[in-house]
Amino acid sequence: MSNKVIITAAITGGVHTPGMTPYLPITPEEIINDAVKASEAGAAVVHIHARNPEDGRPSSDINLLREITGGIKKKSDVVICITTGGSVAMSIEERIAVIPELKPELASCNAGSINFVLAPAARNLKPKYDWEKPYLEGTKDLIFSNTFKGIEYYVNTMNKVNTRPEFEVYDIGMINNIAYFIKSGVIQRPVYIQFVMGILGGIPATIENLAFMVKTAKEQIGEFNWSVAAAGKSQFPLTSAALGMGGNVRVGLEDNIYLKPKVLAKSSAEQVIQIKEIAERIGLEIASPDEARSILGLKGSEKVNF
Ligand code: KMH
Ligand code: ZN
Repeated sequence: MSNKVIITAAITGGVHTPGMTPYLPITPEEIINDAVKASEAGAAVVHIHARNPEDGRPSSDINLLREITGGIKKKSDVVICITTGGSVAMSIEERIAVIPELKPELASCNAGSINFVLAPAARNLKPKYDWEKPYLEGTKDLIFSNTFKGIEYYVNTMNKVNTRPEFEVYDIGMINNIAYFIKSGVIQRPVYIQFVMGILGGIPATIENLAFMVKTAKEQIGEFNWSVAAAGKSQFPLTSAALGMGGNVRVGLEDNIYLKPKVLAKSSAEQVIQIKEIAERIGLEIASPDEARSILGLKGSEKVNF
């Protein structure tokens, strides 16, 4: 297990809306620029969603994703992890279509269904667009669906094009889902888990819960690489704790729009700089994109289709 730390920057996601912060990257150009800046700041991996450039609504449009990923690849050798999560409102078919098309090195693979509730964020929101409040409030009655049939379909689709899944784990039971699919031969090692903490509907973002998840994964899966992404104000406490536990870290405006309490982050790069400083202060080294590729067993950027 390498002792170098993989920093992932989740650039825009499908959770925050334009009315929450003026710094959320929306257009392909803004997403490309923020991803390149994040890689220059030390991110070895960027996690990419697309948004409708007109109004910032989360989008699964393949052409937008191709424009974004192709644009990043032209300017940086950073590892590109494309979302198959999209938004809670998207169908499984919409979400997975990008894999056979763009054949990325890495893609998120959500390891179970949850309530992915964003409604409280609508309460005091001053929306920039009409879709924002209904979108957030609508999550109260939506399941972020990742059934066993869906997970098997996702992983088999990724295996066919040698895209490595980054398993997004929002709660303790999802670890057993991964163990089940390893035993049934669907999931191939090395396994890479992103513990996503603090989503309303998932496990609360506490240090004890992170230690519990890592311990349970060790018991049920044995060897695996892991990282932690934590929502909102828990982002830096949890990623800092993960550094001390030998884990990798994810920051970025997808998960948290602040740099520090009451101070909006102007870019994901600002959060990358902050977590990199914390890591280096405790004597850790940051992994380069190619070091991340060898740690995670990725196929190389020359084998993608964008
Ligand atoms: N936007 C969330 C519903 C992923 O990228 O796969 C799910 C998400 C996880 O962002
Ligand atoms: Zn995502």
